[in-house]
Amino acid sequence: QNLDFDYDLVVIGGGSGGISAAKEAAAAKKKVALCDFVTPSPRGTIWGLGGTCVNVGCIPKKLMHRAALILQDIKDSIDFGWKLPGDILEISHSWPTLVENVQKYITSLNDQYVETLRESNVTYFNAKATFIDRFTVRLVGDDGMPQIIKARNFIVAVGGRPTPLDLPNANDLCISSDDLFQLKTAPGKTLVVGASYIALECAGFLRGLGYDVTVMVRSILLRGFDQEIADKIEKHMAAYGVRFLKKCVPSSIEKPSDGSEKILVKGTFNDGSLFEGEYDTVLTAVGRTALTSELNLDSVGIKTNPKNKKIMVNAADQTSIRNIFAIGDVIERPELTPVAIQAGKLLAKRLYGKEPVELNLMDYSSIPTTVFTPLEYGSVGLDEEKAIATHGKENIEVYHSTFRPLETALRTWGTEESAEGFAKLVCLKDNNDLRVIGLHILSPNAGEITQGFAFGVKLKLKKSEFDNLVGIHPTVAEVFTTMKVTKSSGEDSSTKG
Ligand code: FAD
Ligand code: NA7
Repeated sequence: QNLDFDYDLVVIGGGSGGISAAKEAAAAKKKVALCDFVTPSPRGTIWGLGGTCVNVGCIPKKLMHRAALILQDIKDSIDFGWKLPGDILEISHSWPTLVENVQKYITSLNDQYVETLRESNVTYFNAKATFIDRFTVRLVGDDGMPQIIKARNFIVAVGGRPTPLDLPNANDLCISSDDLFQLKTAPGKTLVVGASYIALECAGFLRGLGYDVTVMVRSILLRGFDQEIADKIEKHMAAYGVRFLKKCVPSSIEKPSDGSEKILVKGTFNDGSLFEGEYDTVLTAVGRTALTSELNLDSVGIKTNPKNKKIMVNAADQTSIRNIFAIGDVIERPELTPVAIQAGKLLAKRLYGKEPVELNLMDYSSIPTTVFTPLEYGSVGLDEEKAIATHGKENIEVYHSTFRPLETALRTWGTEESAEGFAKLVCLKDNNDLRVIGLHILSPNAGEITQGFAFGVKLKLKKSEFDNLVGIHPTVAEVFTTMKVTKSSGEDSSTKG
C-alpha cells in the first residue's frame, strides 16, 4: 500500500472530543488535520465549529437555565427587602433578545475555536469526511468539491444528533434541541416529548421563562438516575407549573383541520385512554443517535453496535481497525463534554506522548454529572437502586437529609416543596466502616457542589472521612459533612436548626 501520508493524524469531528485530541496531538509536533461539518437539522438549523456542547448543548442550555433562574431571584428579592418599580406580574421576558445574545456568544466561541486550531497548527477543513479505506478519507465541503486525504491514524469523534420521532410529519412539525436555541419566535405553549435529562432541562427553563409546558413521559423520569430524586424533581417541577402526562406516547402529530398555526398532538396512555392537545411548539427529546451511518464504516471494517449504531472500541479507544480510534458520544460511554475532552486528550497522549500508555488510559468510573432542572440535581457514583442491585440491600446504608437552603429561606412565594433541597449518601458496608459509593444532591448550584465532592467518591473515601471534614458554614454543601439520619432507621430526614 502507498503509505505517502498527508497527515500523522486526521480527526473527524470538531466537537469537544475532536478538538481536544487534535490540539494535544499537534502539541506533540504531529501533523494534524481536523474536519468538521454540520448537516442542517430537518428544520434547517446549522451552526459553527465546536460541536454539540458549544452550539446546541451545554452552553446554550445553561444560559437559558440561568435566564429562567433570574426570575426566581427577582421574586425572592422582594422578600429580601427590594422594592421593584412595578408589579411583579408585569415583568416580561423577551425570547428574541435571549436567543440573539446567546447566539452572539456562541458565534464568539466558534471564532475562538477556529483561532485555537490555527494557533495550535491544526489544519481545519470545514468538510464532511467519509472513509475510502483505513488510511484515506474523502472530504466534501459546502462547495461540493471532493478532496482526498491520507493519514497514518484517524480519530472518529462525530458525536450524535437528536433521534427523530418515528411518526409522519414529525420532522416537519416538531423541533429538537438542535433548533430550540435558535428559535426566532417565542416557543409559546410547548409539549416536550421525552422524560430524560435533555427533555426535563428544556421543560424546566421554558417554564421558568413563562411558557405553558407539558412533558409527555413514556415510562419514568430520568431513567438511569436515582429514582427517589427523580420523583422529587417531578414534584418540584410540577410545583413550578410543569404539567406531566405520565405513561403516554404520541400517536400522531398533525396540523389541525381548521387551518390554525397550532400543532395537534394525539397520544395514547398505557391504560388505552386517549390524549389530544394543541401546542405552538412540540419539542422532541427522545434520545440521540450516533452519526456513524454516513462514514462508510462497514467497508473499512469498523464494527458498530447494531442496536445503537455506536462504534465499538477497546479500553484504549481503538476500533476494530488498528489505526482508527473513536471517542466521545460516538462510543458507548457517558455522553458528556468533559468525558469527550478528557478521552481526546488522553488518547493523543497515548498515541504521541512519552509516558507509558497505561498511565494515560481513560478512567470512566465515578464521573460526576448534573441535571440542570430548575432545582439542579448533581450526582456521582451509584444511585440507590444500582447500589442495591450490585451489592445487595443488606450491604448498603443510605444517609439522607431534607433541608431548606438559605437561598430560599425567606421565600414567601411558591410551595414549601419548591423551596426544599435534598441530599443522599449511598454507602457500602465495608468491615466496620462505610464507604461512600454514591453522592446525590438536589439544590441550587448542585453542579458546583458535586464537582468538588466528586473527588471524595472518586478517591473511595469512607463515611467517617466525610464526617471528619469540617464544613463551610453556612453553605448547602456542608450537609455532606453532617449526615446522621439513615434511611433504614425510618427517622425523619428533615434537618432542623
Ligand atoms: P460533538 O460535540 O457532537 O461533535 C461532533 C462534531 O462532528 C459535530 O460538529 C458534527 O457535526 C461533526 N461531524 C459529524 N459527522 C461528521 C463527518 N462525517 N465529518 C465531519 N464532521 C462530522 N454534556 C455535559 O457535559 N454537560 C451538559 O450540561 C450537557 N448538556 C447537553 C445539553 C444538550 C441539549 C445536548 C444535546 C447535549 C448536552 N451534553 C452535555 C452532551 C455534550 O454536548 C456531548 O457529550 C459532547 O458535545 C460530545 O462531544 P463529541 O466530541 O463526542 O461530539
Ligand atoms: P435519553 O437519555 O436516551 O432519554 C430518552 C428519553 O426519551 C427517555 O425519557 C425515553 O423514555 C424517551 N423516549 C424514547 N423514545 C421515545 C418515544 N418513541 N416516545 C416517547 N418517549 C420516548 O436521551 P436524552 O436526549 O435525554 O439525552 C441523551 C444524552 O445527551 C444524555 O445522556 C446527555 O448526556 C446528553 P424511556 O425512559 O426509554 O421510556
